[in-house]
Amino acid sequence: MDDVQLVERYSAHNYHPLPVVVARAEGVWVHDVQDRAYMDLLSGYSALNFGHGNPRLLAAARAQLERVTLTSRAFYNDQLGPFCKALTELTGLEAVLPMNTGAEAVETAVKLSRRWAYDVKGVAPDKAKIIVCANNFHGRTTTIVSFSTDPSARGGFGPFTPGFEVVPYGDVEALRAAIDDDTAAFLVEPVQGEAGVVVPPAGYLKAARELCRERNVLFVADEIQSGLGRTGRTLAIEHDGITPDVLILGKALGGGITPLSAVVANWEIMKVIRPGEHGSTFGGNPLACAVGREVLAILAEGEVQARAASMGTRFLDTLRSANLGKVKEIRGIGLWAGIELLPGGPSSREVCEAMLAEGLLVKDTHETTVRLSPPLVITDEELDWALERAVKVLS
Ligand code: PXG
Repeated sequence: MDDVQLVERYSAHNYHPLPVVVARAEGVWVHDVQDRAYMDLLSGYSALNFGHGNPRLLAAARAQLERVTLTSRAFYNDQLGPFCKALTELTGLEAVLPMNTGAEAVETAVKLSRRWAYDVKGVAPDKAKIIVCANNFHGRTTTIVSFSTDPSARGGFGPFTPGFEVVPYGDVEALRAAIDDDTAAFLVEPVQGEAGVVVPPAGYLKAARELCRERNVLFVADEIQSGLGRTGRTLAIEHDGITPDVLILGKALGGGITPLSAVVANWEIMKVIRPGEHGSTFGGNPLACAVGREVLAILAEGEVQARAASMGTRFLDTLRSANLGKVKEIRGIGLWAGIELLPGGPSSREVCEAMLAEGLLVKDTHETTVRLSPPLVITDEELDWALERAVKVLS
């Protein structure tokens, strides 16, 4: 059995992956088991914003591995306080609830929003409603897929959790019409990642934020994929000059080394979950927090965001100005692109396979979209190398 067959025979890791078995990686490069090199233009769906084996993050992890990796939740650890403090400084919000995966953090935000609706807003028991957007992706738990509109994410997994209403993305009037006295929160991706890098119409997020404030509804931003530098700002919502009531982070927060997610909010909201009412064995563990502290230190310097902004402009301009015969539309922001293919041409899967033959690792999403999200530490030369090959495949 070769390495691909071995994975496919014994692993239920069910992602229709390209037949590449990665053995090691550094910076923007991954090497397969035969030591062929590919440029990683997917970066763990934005979990590897700082590149593979980032020396600063590895050093933070190594140092913490030698000290203490996990404590019982009955004790604090000396990385948790500084990590939470740094995250409040970066986001301008007051309190952090650390979790592990993105889905757990979204679940946490759902619980927080519901509890707030009962305790603060005065919604009648079990009546709280959360408004979400069509084509959302917030994770894979039973409650989260309950409000997915993607049949492949929810089909056959019911019965579903009630209390959610779906509105079209980018339509503030639909949101206005859906809000009622029982509405606890509006949960939104500032850029929809899994839907294919869908950037909402200008002014949408700001109008939705204002509407939530007027109607006493929490504005909950899922920045698990859009956050932490990807769009050229620390948070995607900074492009709109707004702050959320509740912010959800994950993926790159753990530096590609360890799962680490967080819900961030002001105490006024966060306080409704009292000690002992929510938690996780690994949430806020010292290893994750030590890596997270270094991630936040990198972001506090601002260089990664500035590079993502300037390189992102060049990246998207080059793709948009090239004469790409197979492409209908290029969406994107920062170092993040969703390439919509023309119908009748090769499928997104076929384009990914052609890119693979050129040494580029990318992934299709749905039938017609190819997504590019290189590590934000990519150099000018590496970006040129990738663009030349991507343009060749798409022409
Ligand atoms: N919110 C957003 C915006 C995401 O993109 C999650 C929440 C959930 O995070 P976790 O850590 O629980 O995966 C995501 C995840 C997949 C998959 O097949 C998920 C994502 C990207 C690619 C594949 O589950 N994004």
